[in-house]
Amino acid sequence: MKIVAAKRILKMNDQLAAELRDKFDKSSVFVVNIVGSPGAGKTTLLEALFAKLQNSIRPAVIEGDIAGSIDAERMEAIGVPVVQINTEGACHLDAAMIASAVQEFDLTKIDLLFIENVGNLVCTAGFDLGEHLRIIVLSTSEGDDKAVKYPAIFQGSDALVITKIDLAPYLNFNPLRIAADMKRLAPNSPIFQVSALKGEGMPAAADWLSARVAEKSNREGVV
Ligand SMILES: Nc1nc2c(ncn2[C@@H]2O[C@H](COP(=O)(O)OP(=O)(O)OP(=O)(O)O)[C@@H](O)[C@H]2O)c(=O)[nH]1
Ligand SMILES: [Mg+2]
Repeated sequence: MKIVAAKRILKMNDQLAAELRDKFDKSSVFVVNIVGSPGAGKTTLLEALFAKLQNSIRPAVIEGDIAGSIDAERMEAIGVPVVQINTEGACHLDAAMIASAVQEFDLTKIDLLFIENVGNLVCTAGFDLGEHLRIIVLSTSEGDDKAVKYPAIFQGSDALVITKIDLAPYLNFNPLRIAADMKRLAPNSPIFQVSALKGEGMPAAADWLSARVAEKSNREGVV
């Protein structure tokens, strides 16, 4: 009987993710992994970001869901090239799924590739997808205690976007509490408070992301 340890699977994932990152670097594609709970507002955030970025950056999206193509259809509706991955039960994407999905794109026509991970605050934390940035989306309706309860995903993220800020007056969400937790878990990660639906706070988030993309291409002497 053969027992394949989870550690070995994670190591294989890390190796493949490193190869993917190399491929993205060589193609000058900046890759962002968006994580968060089901319904946090990940797809709505992408829609709002594209409304701001589409003229300056050529985007594409990989949508990860257990089933269905609802989010991919939303991307198609706004003219963004998209590939849908159905994990058929798995609670996260992995590097092998990304390697397969990426074959469907012409990378020479993409500057910024978003990967919308499966809605989950646990499994998604452990799997590098070859991204350059990981952004965690937390909505006000989920509560301000989530960084304490699910530290790994917050610790491993390069930015926190608090969404549905328009609903904050009706909820018991204290942004200062999550800011204090982030200071402990990920002190260098900026926090943005947005309403993707109403537009509040979106310019700052979009500007920060554009600056990260420009910074990377400047470093590589592409621009
Ligand atoms: N009020 C308000 N509602 C929002 C906001 N962002 C998203 N929503 C709503 O929240 C619900 C879920 O949004 P989605 O963007 O589909 O969430 P998601 O994280 O992509 O969901 P999954 O892909 O299923 O995990 C929808 O009904 C959105 O209209 C926001 O900023 N304010
Ligand atoms: Mg979605």
